[in-house]
Amino acid sequence: MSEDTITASATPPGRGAIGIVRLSGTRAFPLALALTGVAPRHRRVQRVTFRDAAGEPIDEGLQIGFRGPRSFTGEDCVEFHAHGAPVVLAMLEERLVELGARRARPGEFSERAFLNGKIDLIQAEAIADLIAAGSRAAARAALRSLSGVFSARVQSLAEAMLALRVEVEAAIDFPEEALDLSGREALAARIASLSAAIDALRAEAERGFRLREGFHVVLLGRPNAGKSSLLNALIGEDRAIVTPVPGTTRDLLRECLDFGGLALTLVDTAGLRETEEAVEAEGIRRALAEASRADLMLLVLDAAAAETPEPLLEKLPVDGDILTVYTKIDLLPEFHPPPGALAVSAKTGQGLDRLRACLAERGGALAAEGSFSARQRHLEALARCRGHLEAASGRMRPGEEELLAEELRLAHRALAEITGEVSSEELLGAIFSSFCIGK
Ligand SMILES: Nc1nc2c(ncn2[C@@H]2O[C@H](COP(=O)(O)OP(=O)(O)OP(=O)(O)O)[C@@H](O)[C@H]2O)c(=O)[nH]1
Ligand SMILES: [Mg+2]
Repeated sequence: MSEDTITASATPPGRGAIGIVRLSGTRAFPLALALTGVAPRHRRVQRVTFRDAAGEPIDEGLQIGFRGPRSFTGEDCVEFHAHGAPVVLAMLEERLVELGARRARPGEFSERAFLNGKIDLIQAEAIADLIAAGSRAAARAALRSLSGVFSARVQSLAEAMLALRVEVEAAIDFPEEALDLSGREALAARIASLSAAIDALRAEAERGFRLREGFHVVLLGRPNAGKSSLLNALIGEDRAIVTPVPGTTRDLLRECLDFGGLALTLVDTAGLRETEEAVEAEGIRRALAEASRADLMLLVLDAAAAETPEPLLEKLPVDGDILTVYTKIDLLPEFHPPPGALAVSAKTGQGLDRLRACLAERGGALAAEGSFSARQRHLEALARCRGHLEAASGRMRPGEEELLAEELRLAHRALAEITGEVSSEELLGAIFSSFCIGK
């Protein structure tokens, strides 16, 4: 357990009816007594007056005590509920620091909860994801991770892995237990079924990851095709500048919306063309970089200009998903899009409902019920685990037991990293420093 008693405001900066300051550590209860003159009690709400060093009142409010380990961090904790005035909360924190507390680093409360075994790493990350959730689906998924759905899946795979390792290590240490042919075949079958289970978990984690990031759609096309107009029409707001001058949009313009429960990020980009102009060229470079990270590229073509997709397709990342949308069809009432493409008008709104439905359908697969939130770190660890299992299955010949055991050890370790059973200080630092203060 850490020696320092830490404090931070747990509510966002700004004014509000209530503002909360938290205190956690071995000296939390005595410091609270010094601040309020009232000894805190476990899970009891007490009406108190917060006082400065001179005994002058800072504010009136509530104090709630939590005795470790029955607290969020696992240590003694006290919450002070004051009025949500930034100066009041600053004075409370200052007083607590005067009394010997230290200001918490971002994520330090969650880090302590992890270090004291209250939550595993997946759950700590899920708290951050829940707070940052941009859609109802993302919030639900984060809550499922927080409640241990993802952790339990990883745990059960880790247990199966451990059982496998025990057997292989035994064969090495006790030659009388050496693996015979049928033993080897059984082992290979178990490695194969573990690999399949990891693949299934990876597919689900991938969905959870996408959900957290949101469905990322990038509008691309020639200058003047009508990209910015389409973005404005889709979000129902006049956000992007629209002019008849080709090359109007230079910077990326990102708009996030809750799209039927799914977080949708729409990105408007500079029109793609050959140019000598430095600013425009940079805009085009950024457009293509954004396209390479897109879940879906909306290829916007000017129907009235009889544009075809081919010249643009050459420029776009080859492996991405593309939906072709012909726009300005109000100018060409007889226009019929080729199969697989949509036709819209930003001006009259024609076809926009179909486009929205299409986006919801493609994005909706991501937001499937029952998924849990996951991060890049989890995906990488699962991929590494899978790689070591693959390598292990190539080490099944007699005499290779040591190599087999080593691959299984590495696969097991990759899994354990996900929940934080094995972790390095750098990893923890990187995870918790991305949290906000007071969490
Ligand atoms: N009639 C009609 N005109 C449109 C439509 N959409 C866009 N326009 C016009 O086409 C011109 C270009 O529109 P923008 O939305 O700025 O096109 P863009 O693709 O963003 O162009 P750049 O930013 O230069 O790459 C403007 O004059 C718009 O008014 C449409 O659906 N119907
Ligand atoms: Mg534009």
